[in-house]
Amino acid sequence: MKMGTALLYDDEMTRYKLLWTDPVCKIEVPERLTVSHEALVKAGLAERCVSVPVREATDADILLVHSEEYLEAVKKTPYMTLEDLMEFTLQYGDVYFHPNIYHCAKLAAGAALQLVDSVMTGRVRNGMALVRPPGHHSMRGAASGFCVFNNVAIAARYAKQKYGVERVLIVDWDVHHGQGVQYCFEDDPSVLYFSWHRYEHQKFWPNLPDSDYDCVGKEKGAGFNVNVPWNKVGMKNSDYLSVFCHVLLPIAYEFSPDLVLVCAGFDSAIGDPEGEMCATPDVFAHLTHLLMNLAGGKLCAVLEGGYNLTSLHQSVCQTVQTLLGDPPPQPANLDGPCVSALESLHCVRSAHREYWSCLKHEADPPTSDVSTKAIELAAEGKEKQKKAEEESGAEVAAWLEPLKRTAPPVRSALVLPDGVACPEGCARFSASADPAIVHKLRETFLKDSDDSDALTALSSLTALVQKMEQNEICNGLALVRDVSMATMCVVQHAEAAHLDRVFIVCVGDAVVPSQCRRDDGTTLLVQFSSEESEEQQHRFYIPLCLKKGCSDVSGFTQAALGLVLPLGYEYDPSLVLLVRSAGSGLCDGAWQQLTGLLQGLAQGHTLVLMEEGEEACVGPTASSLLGVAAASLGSLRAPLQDDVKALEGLRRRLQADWKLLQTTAAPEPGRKTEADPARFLIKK
Ligand code: Q9C
Ligand code: ZN
Repeated sequence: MKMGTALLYDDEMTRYKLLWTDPVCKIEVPERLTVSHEALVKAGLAERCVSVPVREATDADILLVHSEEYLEAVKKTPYMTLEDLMEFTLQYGDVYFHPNIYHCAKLAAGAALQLVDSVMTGRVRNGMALVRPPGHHSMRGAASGFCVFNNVAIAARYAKQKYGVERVLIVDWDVHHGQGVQYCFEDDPSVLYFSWHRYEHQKFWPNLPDSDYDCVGKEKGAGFNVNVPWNKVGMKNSDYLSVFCHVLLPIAYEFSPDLVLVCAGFDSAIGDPEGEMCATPDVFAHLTHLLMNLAGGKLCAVLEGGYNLTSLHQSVCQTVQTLLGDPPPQPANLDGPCVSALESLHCVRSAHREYWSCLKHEADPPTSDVSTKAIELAAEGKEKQKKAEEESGAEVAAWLEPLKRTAPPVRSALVLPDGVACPEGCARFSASADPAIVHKLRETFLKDSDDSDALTALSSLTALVQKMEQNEICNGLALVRDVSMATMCVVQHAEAAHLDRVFIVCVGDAVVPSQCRRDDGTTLLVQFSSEESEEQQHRFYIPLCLKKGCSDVSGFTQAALGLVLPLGYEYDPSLVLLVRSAGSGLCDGAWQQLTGLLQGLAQGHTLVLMEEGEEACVGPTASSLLGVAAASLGSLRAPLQDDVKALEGLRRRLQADWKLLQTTAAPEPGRKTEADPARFLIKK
């Protein structure tokens, strides 16, 4: 299996800068690159990457996206006088030229291509290119927004041409709309372009109606352009994660890309003067992680914007560390999306419902007066107030530096019966617990029977939980005779080990003992099953009933992305307990996807309990726990209509309690509109 992360960087790309005064362009400085690279070196991340040399893109490469006239014009810039450069610059918007920028632009595009080569040939699994100039604004015949050549668009065409890649997903998390990428692929169904961007009802640069949610692509490409306009500044981690869970991921999984390219701009992070958003650098660990199980893990991130040097380098480090496979940090303050984000979410989902079966049952688009098209009159006044605040310097974004992420010395520990072989790369784990604990275990779980195998397994399990809490072991797997008993044992010992919130995700019809369903929020149980359950109104026990159990991959994926993931994020567990009973009907691929996605929670502390009889699944599970990307599920068919309706109904009902399940801003009965601190009975 391919592992390894490529890092592409060449300090030649720092050797151009703005040579005249221009308040718009002054933020695009060479230090953006040096600071990012130095931070990677300092954090010990650069040395863990495979360093891949940068090359110049050839004319042929550039012509994959740009016109000959434009290329020829740019080719002349190295020989221009300062005056000529200024004049040349004037024909484009928000960009500057320099005698060395053509050279750097060739290196930036070439770096993206070297990265694609490294990933596609299997030399590495994924990687990041630190480049200047950025690319996503530049168009076939024009520079724009600090961009000269469209690095990522060129990379997408190159991957298709050279490697026969059929479907490419481009995720543009930069705070600006990559209109250049959109125009390049708007009629092309083989490239799915997703972008979120500061929009403010077209008041923000590049001020295009083309950036709105209703630009879904043209002709054959209809449905393959996904725009999420942010109509307010100050978007937070919750807003970003909710768009991933409810828009990008469902569509991306249905699309099933062979390669993922990221327009990795970090001006969408807190502190950035352009974006004015409030998402913290650690959110990029999660965005990255959530994309890492698509396309068999083939992910290429290419730097775009990012103008606050501090938040830029912190965000770059979060991204690269996640690409390297370290579990993401506990996500901070996910208090649900804001109303404006929900309006955008709703608009995008309804604009795309005719193209994607995962969105088929989305409610009608909001009526015109709540439409994001409408520019609120009240906003004018606020605008002025904001300007005044800015000028007086009243608001300065402040955030804590992300904590250093240290991966535990042992990644995966397995508790297996003697006869079952331990997969490569994992450690077989057995430990005897404290005699007092063993005594207690025997008393509680085994009554008077003297099943020494069961007792050994249970004491190993409790020791494993302990080691996970102490961060000595990241995750684990146990193959046990009785998953119900083991679940109860883990829940009890998690509590003793101060793991105060356990997210139990149960696949199959195993009976979860009632002691594991707690009203106080110390456990949250989600159970996939094929049988309708009577208990429907419990906040911390959520039965997910699918018609054919877990054998319908589409329905399962829809539930995993749109329900399990947001619930898990909002619950913010200290341990994820994934329970699989025999005969669940779930295929290995979908199971690996679930296992992979859930490792974004609880700092990667996932414990998998599998029932004896599931031996064949030990290998695939272990590989996912070790951080190997799950195999792609292939393009997903439409899920069963009954399942879609049931899941949608469940989501609507639960969104009164779980804000990350909301997808519309329309008031619903029982909906809490304001943050209510008493909502959580549990302390964090
Ligand atoms: N304050 C990239 O991030 N100026 N380009 C906008 C509004 C253009 C940004 C002016 C910003 C271009 C790659
Ligand atoms: Zn940007």
